[in-house]
Amino acid sequence: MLLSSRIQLTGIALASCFLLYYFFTSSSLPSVQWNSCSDDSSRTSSTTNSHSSNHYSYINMNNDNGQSDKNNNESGHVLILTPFKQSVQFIDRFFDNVNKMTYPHHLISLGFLVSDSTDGTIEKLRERAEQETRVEDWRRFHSISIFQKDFKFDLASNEDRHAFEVQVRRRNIMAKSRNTLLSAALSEKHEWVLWLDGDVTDYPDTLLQELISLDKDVLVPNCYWHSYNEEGGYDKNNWQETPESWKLQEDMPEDQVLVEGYPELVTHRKLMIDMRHENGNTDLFHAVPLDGVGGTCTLVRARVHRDGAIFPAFPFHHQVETEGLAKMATSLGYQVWGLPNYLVYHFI
Ligand SMILES: Nc1nc2c(ncn2[C@@H]2O[C@H](COP(=O)(O)OP(=O)(O)O)[C@@H](O)[C@H]2O)c(=O)[nH]1
Ligand SMILES: [Mg+2]
Repeated sequence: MLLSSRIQLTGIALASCFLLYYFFTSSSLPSVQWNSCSDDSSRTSSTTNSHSSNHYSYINMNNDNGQSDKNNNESGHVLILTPFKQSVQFIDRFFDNVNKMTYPHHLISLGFLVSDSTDGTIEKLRERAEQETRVEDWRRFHSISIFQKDFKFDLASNEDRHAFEVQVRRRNIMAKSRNTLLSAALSEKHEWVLWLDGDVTDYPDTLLQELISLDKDVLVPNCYWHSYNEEGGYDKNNWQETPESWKLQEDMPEDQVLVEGYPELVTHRKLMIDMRHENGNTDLFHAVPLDGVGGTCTLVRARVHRDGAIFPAFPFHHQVETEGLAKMATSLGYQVWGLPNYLVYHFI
């Protein structure tokens, strides 16, 4: 009896000492948290204590060239960016498709920008994002961020969204949307950015590793549409300049914007949708240099964006938005490529 109460007293005394020690060390000294990053030299540290919100970070960005380190299963982080407007009907399909991607999901972050939507796009996105946080670890994405920014851009009911004069105004808003999304979502851990429109409904599950393995600065597959028995080219914004298109631009006023597919202004570009199986070449990974790209499905080395290639909402070499991005990337010394035989499909 006496023995057991001594043991109890010693136990209580030891526990009190431990608690006192814990209390003093945790309340008076700052704690350092290490967030996991792609390699040891690029860790983020944040120092906090209970009296202030003092915070600093050190990030080594010397290894952000997007060349995945095979020995490091934390490298190769991809940010998938998608602008959405009035798109509630595409959201389930979009998530089903990204969920099927065979690229490691813990290296995929998703970023969305929703604008001017009254159809429940935001609510549906939040609901799906919430669901994704409850899946098994191996299926869970690194992060999902939803941003909302309204531009109050609405076409009059009699305006056709693809009519020539409407197109430039619309592309200007799209450019601002993409820039807003990029600046909000891109962080130091991302090595690649995949721009993937919400209405791209079919693509290979292996898309990410296949595109990344080609190691290009900017790379676009060929975006087609298909029905049950037919298919055809969709994205006309992937193109090459030609001697005729350069000639046309020689005497053009600087602020003249060019867009493809309008009889009012024939641009003489060579479109990638017309290059599929050209000269009998059926190699899936056959790559051609491009001068303009669309944004339906476009892989960009994150460094290209960081260096300053954005989506101009003003005429840059006669282009705005995604084609403007291609022109900016080229002006920065990067190369832009397309895969005429590698197809992804847009909703029709
Ligand atoms: N955030 C935002 N997304 C938009 C806007 N307009 C279109 N989108 C989205 O951007 C993507 C491309 O737009 P879409 O109208 O399909 O372009 P198109 O296929 O080239 O005619 C789709 O995912 C749309 O939902 C906008 O003003 N703001
Ligand atoms: Mg579309």
